[in-house]
Amino acid sequence: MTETLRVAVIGAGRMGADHIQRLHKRINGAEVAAVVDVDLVRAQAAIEGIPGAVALSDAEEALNNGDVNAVLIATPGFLHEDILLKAIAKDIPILCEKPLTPDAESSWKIVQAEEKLGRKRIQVGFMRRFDAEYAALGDIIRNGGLGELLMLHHQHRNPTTPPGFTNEMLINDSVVHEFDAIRFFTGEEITSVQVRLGKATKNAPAGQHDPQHVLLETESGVLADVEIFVNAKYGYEVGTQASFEEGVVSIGGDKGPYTRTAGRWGGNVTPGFEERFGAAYDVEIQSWVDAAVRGEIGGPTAWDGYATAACCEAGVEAQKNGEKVAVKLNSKPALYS
Ligand code: ISE
Repeated sequence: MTETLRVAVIGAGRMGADHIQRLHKRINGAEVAAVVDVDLVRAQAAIEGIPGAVALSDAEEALNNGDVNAVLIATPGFLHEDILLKAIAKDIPILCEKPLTPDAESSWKIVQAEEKLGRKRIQVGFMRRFDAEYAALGDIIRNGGLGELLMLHHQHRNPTTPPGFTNEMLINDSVVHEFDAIRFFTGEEITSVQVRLGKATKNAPAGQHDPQHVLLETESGVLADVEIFVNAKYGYEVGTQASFEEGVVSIGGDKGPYTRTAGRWGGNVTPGFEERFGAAYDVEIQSWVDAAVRGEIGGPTAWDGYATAACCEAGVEAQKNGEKVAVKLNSKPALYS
């Protein structure tokens, strides 16, 4: 496949709208061909100023449109399975925002459908792998210059949560990124998850216990912990500190201009994930497009989507029982080895 990617973007909400602008303005080799949203007015607003793009309210209609040869799925996770199965049947490049699907059983069905197709078509939207600092830490771990990696400490803080953000979503929507990052850093599967609920902020909506402390273990015994704090108020901050035999490496935190003025010093904290990871999203989508032209994918696979869904399931169980819960995984199909 050497032609330009004519992408149908399914879902024109917060992430979909961001990807539409990205594809239109900054990505080479791809164009927005269609935008689908149940809210047709929102789809129409999203294609404004994009020549040749059509607004639709039905994903299947977009997939059957002769002008479409790739799909970017940015709907809420519970809608992914149906669209993914239809897109796999079309054998076209797919970028699916995280999560692949909301549970391990349905993610496994997607893995099996792709295995049956016989080639990898799905790239899952774990954008942190494309962040320059995440990539650099991954390289440090793999080149072994600081000895063995022993522990990972993660902070994941959001200023606030949108309406309807449940207690389970602290794991399924937020910590899912650390599940992927830990698997990416270590090259290992996560074997167990425990969640501890300590003192909670008064700023969390009813039903959410915030913050939470998530403890994980990988196959070789690397221990990792995540402070997930989604009503932290002060801004958006995601960081990791890695402890090695011969040193410690920190990534994340805000840099940018550091100013001293009017008797104060400091800088700004990014307000949200679009700003913090904007550059990483650009690299991620360009990598998907470049790989699609070669008939490949350029990032995390459906297996990564399935494995993180299994971690989320263990995490949600651990939220409820406070125990260390084992992550259950089926054997990895040869397609992903
Ligand atoms: C959101 O859905 C994301 O994917 C962000 O990257 C994450 O930081 C946030 O916690 C999630 O709700």
